[in-house]
Amino acid sequence: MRTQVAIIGSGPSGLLLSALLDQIGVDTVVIDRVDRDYILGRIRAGVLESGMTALLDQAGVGARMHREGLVHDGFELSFGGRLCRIDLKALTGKNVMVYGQTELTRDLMDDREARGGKTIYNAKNVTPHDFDGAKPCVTYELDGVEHRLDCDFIAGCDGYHGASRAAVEDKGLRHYEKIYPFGWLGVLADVPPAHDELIYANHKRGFALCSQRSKVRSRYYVQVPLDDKVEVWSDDAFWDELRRRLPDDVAEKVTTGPSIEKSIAPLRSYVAEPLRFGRMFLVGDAGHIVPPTGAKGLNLAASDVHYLFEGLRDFYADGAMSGVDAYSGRALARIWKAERFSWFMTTLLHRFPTSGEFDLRIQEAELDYIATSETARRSIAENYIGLPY
Ligand code: FAS
Ligand code: PHB
Repeated sequence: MRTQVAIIGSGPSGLLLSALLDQIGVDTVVIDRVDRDYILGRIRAGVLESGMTALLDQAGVGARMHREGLVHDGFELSFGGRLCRIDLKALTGKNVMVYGQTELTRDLMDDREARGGKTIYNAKNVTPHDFDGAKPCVTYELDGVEHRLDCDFIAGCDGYHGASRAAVEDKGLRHYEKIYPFGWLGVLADVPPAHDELIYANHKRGFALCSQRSKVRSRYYVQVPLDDKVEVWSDDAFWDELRRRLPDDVAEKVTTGPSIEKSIAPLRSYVAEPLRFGRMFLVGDAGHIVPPTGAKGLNLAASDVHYLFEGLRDFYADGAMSGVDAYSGRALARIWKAERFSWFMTTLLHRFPTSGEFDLRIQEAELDYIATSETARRSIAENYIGLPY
């Protein structure tokens, strides 16, 4: 089998790239090691930057997002029993879209199927080959039969644990990593949100986040120790802990209900450099990870896709390699700024086991500075809505 761009991974990165390329007549095949239902069963991001929503529109799959998504003009920081609003609209003229990653992935999958795009699910031993030359290929097993997909380029959109980055570990790949000494226990529940905007809470018991998926479905998180187990958390224990970490007037508005998803995610900052090896590219989580405190993970995947799409578009238009050559540098410049912001928000809002009195005072001073300085709030706002592509 042959295609122009082989895409490993049917998550947001792979699906968005394939949708954009299909729009300009570039043939793609998407390969994933699991199936559609498994991918849609993963509960992940919830906040979209305008760059992401613009790309979904460009790909022709933004209709349901605009119908069902929630436009948010701001979000709250909570500390010292009070709320401090970051007015995104007033400070930047922009806003964010609250629309679950699961839903945008579903929209991209449905669109691909409707257009007859080829996606190979449940592929095993997916392996990129010969990407140092001009004739790369991807091999994989399907129902025990080995297949080979010849292509011009390989987009490694296969996430942090994928095969793409693994294939270049011994080719001079550089790693930059920071592991945080805590995780996030997340709960999804069909209950109305406690507040009309997101609340990021710094509390002496630990961080908490009030997010949402719609007017009737909420997503909440509390910081937990790294060795915590989701099995020891009853729904009641979660709701009690969440309310302890919120200002009283917010806590009393929390509607509790049975969790429809409950899981603990570790937090790390990670960047691989470079993101391009000959005719293979690392895209999205395959190349970088951010702690979700800045709502950047999914949105960084979008800007990677934008840069790679532009390079491939130019190549197929007139054979120019300049855009493809520029991919890694362009993507990394934006990635590192998002890594900084995500690290900043995580350091600002969490309780670190090693925090001493001085560290706590610095957190308090930073929060007080944000509360009393429009300049500080504007800096947070312009990072949260997403720096320019
Ligand atoms: P993905 O990991 O989404 O997709 C990779 C795909 O590749 C998967 O479908 C996988 O099955 C496939 N794959 C992997 N290895 C393969 C192989 N060897 N062969 C074939 N296919 C393979 N971001 C936020 O902005 N906010 C959040 O709150 C947030 N919460 C998160 C919670 C968790 C638990 C995780 C893991 C991530 C979270 N993220 C969050 C980040 C997340 O949203 C990612 O940024 C986003 O999924 C990136 O999309 P992809 O790059 O497509 O990678
Ligand atoms: C979510 O809704 O899952 C979410 C929102 C914002 C974040 C992290 C997670 O920063």
